[in-house]
Amino acid sequence: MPTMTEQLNGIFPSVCSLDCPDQCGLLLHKQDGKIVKIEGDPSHPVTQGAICNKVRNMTARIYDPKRLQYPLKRIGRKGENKFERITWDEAIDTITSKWKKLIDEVGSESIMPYSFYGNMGRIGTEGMDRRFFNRMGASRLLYTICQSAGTEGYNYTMGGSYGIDPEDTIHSKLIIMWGINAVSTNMHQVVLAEKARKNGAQIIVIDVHKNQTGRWADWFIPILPGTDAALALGIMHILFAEKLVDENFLQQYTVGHEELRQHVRQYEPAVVAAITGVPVQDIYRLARMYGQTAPSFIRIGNGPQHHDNGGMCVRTIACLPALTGQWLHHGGGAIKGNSGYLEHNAAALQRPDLLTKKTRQINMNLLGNALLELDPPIRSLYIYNSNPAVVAPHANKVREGLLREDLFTVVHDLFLTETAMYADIVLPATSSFENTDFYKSYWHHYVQIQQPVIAPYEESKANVDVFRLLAKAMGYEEQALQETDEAMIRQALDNPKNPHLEGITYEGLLTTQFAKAKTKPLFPGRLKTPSGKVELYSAKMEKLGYPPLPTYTPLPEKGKLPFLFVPAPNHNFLNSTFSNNEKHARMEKMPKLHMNAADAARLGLVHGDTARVWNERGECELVVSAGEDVLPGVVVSQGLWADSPDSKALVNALTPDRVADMGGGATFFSGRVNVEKLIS
Ligand SMILES: Nc1nc2c(c(=O)[nH]1)N[C@H]1C(S)=C(S)[C@@H](COP(=O)(O)OP(=O)(O)OC[C@H]3O[C@@H](n4cnc5c(=O)[nH]c(N)nc54)[C@H](O)[C@@H]3O)O[C@H]1N2
Ligand SMILES: Nc1nc2c(c(=O)[nH]1)N[C@H]1C(S)=C(S)[C@@H](COP(=O)(O)OP(=O)(O)OC[C@H]3O[C@@H](n4cnc5c(=O)[nH]c(N)nc54)[C@H](O)[C@@H]3O)O[C@H]1N2
Ligand code: SF4
Ligand SMILES: [Mo]
Repeated sequence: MPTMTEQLNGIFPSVCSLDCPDQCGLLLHKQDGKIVKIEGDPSHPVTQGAICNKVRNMTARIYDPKRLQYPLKRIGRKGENKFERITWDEAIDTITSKWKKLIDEVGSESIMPYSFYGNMGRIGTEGMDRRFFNRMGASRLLYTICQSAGTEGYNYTMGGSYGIDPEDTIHSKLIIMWGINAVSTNMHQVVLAEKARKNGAQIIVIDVHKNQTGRWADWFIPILPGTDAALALGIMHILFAEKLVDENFLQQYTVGHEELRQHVRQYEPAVVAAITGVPVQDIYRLARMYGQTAPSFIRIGNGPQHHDNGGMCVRTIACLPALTGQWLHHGGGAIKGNSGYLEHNAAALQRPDLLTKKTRQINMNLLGNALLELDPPIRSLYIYNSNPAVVAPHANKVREGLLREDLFTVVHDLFLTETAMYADIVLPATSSFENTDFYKSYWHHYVQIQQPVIAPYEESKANVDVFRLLAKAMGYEEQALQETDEAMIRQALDNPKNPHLEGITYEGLLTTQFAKAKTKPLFPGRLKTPSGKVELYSAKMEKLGYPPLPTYTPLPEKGKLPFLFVPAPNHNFLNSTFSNNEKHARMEKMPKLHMNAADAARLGLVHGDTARVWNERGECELVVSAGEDVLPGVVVSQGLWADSPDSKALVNALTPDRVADMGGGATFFSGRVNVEKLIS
C-alpha cells in the first residue's frame, strides 16, 4: 500500500493542529500531490463535517509563497530582516557549536527553550524537545501564557481539569457562556448549544464585549472586566438567601458550604452591582434563572482568567454548579477544560529523568525580564511553536531583550515571523499535515492521530526531526533522543494512571483515526481534591496563603489611566497564526478599538477615526468602532495583528507582564490605557 504522501490524489483523514478546543477531524482532498480542499470530517462525532473559516482556507497558509523553504542565517542587524540561505548542516553545526561553547563557559542553564502550542501535536510540543532540553540541562520554561491561572483556580474547587462531556450539553436547559467568545473560539460548543436551544434552552453570555457571541445570546450581560468573581458571589448570595440551593448535594458532595453561606452574606446585590456594572435586577434575574433551571451548564472561557485576579475568579465560578447540584443532572455542570480525561503519560514522553540537576524555571509571561534581568543571563534562546514578539505581554520589553547582541537566538517556524526577524538562525518547519503526531482535545473527549498526508515542504523539517539532529550533533547518545515517532506515541498513550485512556492505542488510532476516552459522570463519585468533594472551602488554598473561600479582589492600577484595555483574540486568526496570511487578514479587515459611544464623543472620536492608545509600556494605533458594545471605561480590540515598522497594531505593546494570582498566569486583559484622537 502506498503511504498517503505517495498517493497523489484522494481524500485523506487528518486533524486540526491549531490551539483550539474543538480539535476538529479533517478530510484533506489531494490533487496532483497538493492539498486543494480542506473540510470537516462528517464521521467525527463532534466536528460533524463543520469547520471554521480559518481552516477551510488553510491551503492559503500552507502554500503561502512566503513560507520558509530552507534554513537562514542573519546577515543584518537584529530585527532588520536581512538573511541568507544556508544548509541544514551549517545550521545545525552553527547552533550546536555555539551551545557547546556556552555550556563549557557559562553552563547549560544559559540556554532556554521557548515554545507553546502553535501545533498541538504532542510529540512535537512536549516530546523530543523536552527530552533534548532535559538531557542538556537547559533552563526550563513554565507554560503559563494560556490557561494556567484558571486551571489552578478550577482545580482548587474541582480537583483537576474535569468537567462534563460537551456532547451532553445538548440536554442543558440553561447555558451560560461566561467570558468565552465561543462563536469564534469554540464553534462546536455553539453548535451543541443550538441543539439545546431547539429543545428549549436559554443562552446567556456574560462578557465585557458584545461581540458575535453576545449577539447570538438570548440574553447578553455586559460586565466590567475583572469583576466576575463578585457577580458569582452575588449569585451565591441570592441562591442561599432564597433557598435555591440543593442542600442534599451540598451535604453529600461539598465541603465548606456553611462557611460559604456565611461568607456570601456580604455580597449583597447592590454591592455587587456597584462592582460589576450589572444592574441589581439583572443579578436577581440571573440568580433565579440559574437557581430554578436544571440542567444548567456553564462554559467558563479564558476571558475572566487573563486578569490579575483570574485564578480566584475561575475558582469562584466553578463553585456555582455545586450549589444547585447541577453535576447530578445529565447535561448540567461546567467545563473550564477537560484535559484530565485525556492525560497521557507525560513522564514517558518528556523523560524528566534525563535531567540530572534541578535547573531553573522561567515563567514565559516574564520573557522580557528573563532576557533583560536574569542573573546569570540567558545567552541563547531556541524558539518553536510560538511567536513571542507578538503574543507575549509587554512586547517592547520582549523585543528589547531579543535585540541583545550577546543573545544567540534560533527560531524554528513555518514563516519568517516577527520573532524570527530577531533570530541568528532561522529553521523552516513542516506543517502538521506533513508530520506524524497524536492529538488530544482540551474540551471534547477524543484522541486523534495524524499521519503525513503531503511530503515536507521544500527543506522544512518537523520539530522532532530537528531535535534528533541537534541531539546527534551535541553528542547525546541516549536512545530516548533517537526514538521513532511511533515509539513516542505508544509510550505517551500507555498511561496506567489514567483509566480513561484505557484501550486507546496507536494501532487502534491508525484504523479508526479518533477514539473517545472512557468517561463517566463526576457524580456520584470522588473528586481528586484533598477531601474528594467539591471544595467550597479549601484548606489547601489556606495553607498556600490564599483566601480559603471564593473571594473578589479588585484589579490593581484602579483609576490610574482612564480605560481598561481588553485585547482579545479575533475570528479569523488563531493568536498570531494567519495574521501574516493575506486571505485571513483581508477577512478580518483591520485592527479596531471598540469603545462606548459616550467615551468616544467625550474624546471627540467618531466611528472610523484612528485612535492613539498608549500607556507607560507602549502605544498602538487602532480604528475606532464606537457604540454600545462595551461599557464606559472599557476599550476592546480583537486579534494579534501582523506587525511591521509601518503598522502600529501590536496590542501587546500595552499589556502588563504582571503575573496573575495563580499558576503564574498572564494578565493580558488587566492593563489600563489612555486613548486620544490621532491627528495626522
Ligand atoms: N478564532 C480564534 N479561535 C481561537 C483563538 C483565536 O485566537 N482565534 N485562540 C485559541 C486559544 S489559544 C484560546 S486560549 C481560546 C480562547 O478563547 P476564549 O476562551 O473565548 O477566550 P478569549 O477569547 O481570550 O476571551 C473570551 C472573552 O472574554 C471576554 N473577557 C475579557 N475579560 C473579561 C472579563 O473580565 N469578564 C468576562 N466575563 N469576559 C471577559 C472577551 O471580551 C472575550 O469575548 O481560543 C482558541 N480559539
Ligand atoms: N493580547 C493578547 N495576547 C495573547 C492572547 C490574548 O488573548 N491577547 N492569548 C494568549 C494565548 S491564550 C496564547 S495560547 C498565546 C499563543 O501564542 P503562540 O503559541 O505564540 O501562538 P501563535 O501566535 O499561533 O504562534 C504559533 C507559531 O507556531 C508556528 N508553528 C505552527 N506549527 C509549528 C510546528 O509544527 N513547528 C514549529 N516549529 N512551529 C510551528 C506558527 O507558524 C506560529 O508562528 O498567545 C497569548 N497572547
Ligand atoms: S481552528 Fe478550531 S474550529 Fe477551526 S478547524 Fe481547527 S479545531 Fe476546528
Ligand atoms: Mo490559549
